[in-house]
Amino acid sequence: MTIPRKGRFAMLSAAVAGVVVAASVAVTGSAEAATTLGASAAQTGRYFGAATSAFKLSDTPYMTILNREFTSLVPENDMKWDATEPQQGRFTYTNGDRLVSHAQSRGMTVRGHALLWHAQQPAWAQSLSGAALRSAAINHVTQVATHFRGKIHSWDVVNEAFADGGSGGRRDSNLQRTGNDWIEAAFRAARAADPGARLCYNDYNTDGINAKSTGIYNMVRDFKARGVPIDCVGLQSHLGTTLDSTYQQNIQRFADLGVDVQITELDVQQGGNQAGIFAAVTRACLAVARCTGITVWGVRDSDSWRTGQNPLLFDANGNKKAAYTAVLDALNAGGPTTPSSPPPSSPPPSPAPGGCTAALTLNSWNGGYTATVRVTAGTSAVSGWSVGVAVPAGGAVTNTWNATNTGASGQVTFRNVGYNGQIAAGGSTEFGFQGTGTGPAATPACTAA
Ligand code: G2I
Repeated sequence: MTIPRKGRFAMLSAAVAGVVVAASVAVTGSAEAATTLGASAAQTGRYFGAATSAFKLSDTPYMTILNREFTSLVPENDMKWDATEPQQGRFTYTNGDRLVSHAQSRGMTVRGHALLWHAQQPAWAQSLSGAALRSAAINHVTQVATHFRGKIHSWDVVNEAFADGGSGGRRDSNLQRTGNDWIEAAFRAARAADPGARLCYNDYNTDGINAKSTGIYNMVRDFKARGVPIDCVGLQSHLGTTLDSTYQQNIQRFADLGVDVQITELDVQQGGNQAGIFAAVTRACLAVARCTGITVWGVRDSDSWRTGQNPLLFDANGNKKAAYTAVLDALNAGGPTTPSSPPPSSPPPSPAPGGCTAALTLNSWNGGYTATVRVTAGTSAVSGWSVGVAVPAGGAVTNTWNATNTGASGQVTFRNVGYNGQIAAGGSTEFGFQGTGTGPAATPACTAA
């Protein structure tokens, strides 16, 4: 990590008291309070998860707690780039697979963490730059998301890409230096590889309305406006001894953009009002319908990356701490039920034949590009479409999403897939593809079926 461990909590300000929120709607309706974190969160449709590692699967006291309390898990390290692709093109999924199977055997969902990050890159990726790094990174996203396809509830597609401090801009990194569009290219590749996973942007020091969270907010708003596939924002919430008074307001503003919010790496330094902060975070999530779940970054204090800070819900002996009870009580107090999560890509309505047009926009870098093609129906609805694209000589299509292609070089035909063939009169849909070489011209031919 390039972020100093201790310095990360310095930005947190304001008193926890400012965040206490009375949930206006109590909906749990259960006669008896649930007695585990997972069961109590489930009363409002939410998950409660923990970060874990494959090497813990044989730790019986630890597993007793994990299995009893949590309905979701996230590999703390086992799905990171250095863990899954230690040598370029050689993928190792053993530990990730073991965690996924354990989750499946217990009915837990899995958060995937993290496809691209400036830290924990394998040495070979650290030494790459430019087009070679871009294409290796997108290939990594495609391979890993394809391997775990159908098994991941939510992926942290991109982790920690924004800078600390007041700029609200991107963090400098080898990935950022491949071009500002690396994040959207990653999200598109992830959607193509696993259309059922919710795709998240995840970051820290975003625990209130501040320059960094506003930079992320602006990116998400832009992605939603341009049809870049993003479904959720992860607020890590590695907290110190205070909680920003705008914690809930910040969750709400992301939810209002039409994405889910997940609290993804919660831990709170012991020594201040630890139980109160844990409870306030829980209440803030419960108060926002689209805040769909909370993950704590470890189980017992002794499992935490924050050595000596005892920031978790169980002590080293596995005993429940005051913070545990505070979270459980907050969960049992209820709040608005989270909407049952629709699949990220849902089918549109209405059939009938008619003409169509297509417009292509490019994000290019030296040696490659991603193309987004908007297909728009004319005055009648269409029930299927194909788009012919002339791929410039020397280049080829390497990856397609929301369409299938016939051919990869020269004249390439893209056809709708099952869920996006039908477009209402005047309506539109988008597909995309990635290619090597120079991108194609802006106006391809569209034929309605
Ligand atoms: O730094 C806390 C978290 C911030 N957000 C992203 C998370 O992915 C990150 O998690 C931490 C893990 O808790 C640590 O366990 O990420 C660190 C860096 O990947 C993890 O530390 C690493 C050590 O740096 C390695 O030396 C060690 O081999 O854990 C590895 C496995 O134990």
